[in-house]
Order: sequence, then C-alpha cells, then structure tokens
Amino acid sequence: MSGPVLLTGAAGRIGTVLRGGLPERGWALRSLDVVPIVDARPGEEHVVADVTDRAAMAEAASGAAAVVHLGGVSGESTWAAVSHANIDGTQCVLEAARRAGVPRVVLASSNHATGFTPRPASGPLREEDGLARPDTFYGVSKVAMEALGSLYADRYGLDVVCLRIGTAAAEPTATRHLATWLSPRDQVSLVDAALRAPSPGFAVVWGVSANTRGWWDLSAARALGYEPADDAEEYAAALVAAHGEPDLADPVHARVGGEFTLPEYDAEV
Ligand code: 15L
Repeated sequence: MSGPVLLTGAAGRIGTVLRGGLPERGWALRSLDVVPIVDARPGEEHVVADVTDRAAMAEAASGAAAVVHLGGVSGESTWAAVSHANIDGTQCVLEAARRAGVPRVVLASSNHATGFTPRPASGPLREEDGLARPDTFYGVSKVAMEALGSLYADRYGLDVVCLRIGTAAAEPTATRHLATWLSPRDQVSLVDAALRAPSPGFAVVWGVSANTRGWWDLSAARALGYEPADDAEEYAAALVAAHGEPDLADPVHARVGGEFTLPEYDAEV
C-alpha cells in the first residue's frame, strides 16, 4: 500500500486514539481536522480543513491509499448542523476519494443509525436486523452516511466499510456501556481490519469490544479480520455497585440507541 491514510476528524476522541495506534500497525497518516493538530508525531502529515470544503478535500485525498472518515458532529444537534457536517461532509469526502482514485473509505457510522431497534428476544442482533431505525437527527445522518457509502460502492466500485460504533471511550462509565463499549485498542484493531480486509466491497459492521453483555453480532466485523481484545465486564462490579444491575426492560438497555431514544433527546430544529 502506498500513500498515507487520510484521517478526517483526527483531533477528535477516536481520531486521537487512531493517531496513536494506526502508525504502529504500519499506516502512515495524513491527519485532517478543522482545528490544528498540536502534538505532531513523526512522519504524520497535517491538514487543517473542513470536510465540506470540496477543494480542500480534493487536495487532501490526492495520493491517499485510503480514507478513514470520522469528521463531523458526534452527537445530537440541530438539523442544519448535523445535515451539513455529516451528510454534506460524507458526500464531499466520498466524492473527493472517488475523483482522486482512492480505492477504500472507512466511514464512522454509529449505533444511532439503528437506535430504535429493540433488543432481540434471543440471540445477538445482526446488522441486517438493524436497518435504518435512527433515534435522532444524528442517527438519520448516519443512515445517510451508510446510504452514500452504498451508492459509491455500487456505482463507482469503491470499497466502503461502515463501522456502527458503540461507545468509544477510554473506559465504560455507565451500565449501558457494559454492552456497547469499544475500547481504545479495539478502535485501532477495528479500523486496521477495515483498512486491510481484502476486497470488502460494501460492508456494515458493529463496532464494539468482546463484551460479555454485548448483544450486537460481531461476526461481520470478525469476517473483516477484527479480533477484539477487551471486555467491558472488567468494569461491571464497580459500575453495578454504583448504579445497580441494569434493568433490561428499560429503554436505555432494551434499544440499540439507549438514552438517545428517550424524549429528552427531542432535537431543537
Ligand atoms: C455515538 O455515536 C456518539 O458519538 C457518542 O457520543 C455516544 O453517544 C455513543 O454513540 C453511544 O451510543 O454511546
């Protein structure tokens, strides 16, 4: 593989983890964000740009081996903010990749694309059981992201891997995270697998660690080569002591999107 991986949203929570971990897996990075990246790492290229800026993204994509697209709004906001950053931004990134001949794009989708999907009565929830039940405008933007990825894969032959990320955090801080946590090293492993998998075509996979209480099927992610190393259960005793055993009938635990499905997440338009 020649050329760097263009990493958008590189200064953010997941971007910062990937900037630490991907170079150790052999990936050179071109790190892009709207804010300057302060802690320069050896060999890393830096670009300050907005993912909706077509000219800047065309330049940033030039010569890249792949794109990992994390940039955008990472939670609920107004429709204007979410649709501009996440839908227009994803289309701009995919178009820049296509025009530059970049063969693969990894998209940071989210569990909130399917947030109103209920916990199945038995067995894990497969990706195909959780199609398009967004819980917020943010979730709608992730459905659109996946749809744009599908379009660019079918129409232009790009490999596009959508990661429906659970809770990417240093450690679980709520009992829901005992099911949804994606640890930092598993963030790196998942993206590395999405970059390396031979000819994935269009794929949508859940992005969580090997959590004992997890209920989202990891077989599609494992088929890409993802081998999760962490399990949130290590934090269960402390979290249950602090917050009580989770009530699986509570919407926070009974729906994919957890608290994002509650009335307090009604958006301001
Ligand atoms: C997400 O997609 C958000 O970016 C993050 O802030 C969390 O809310 C996470 O999902 C989650 O579901 O825990």
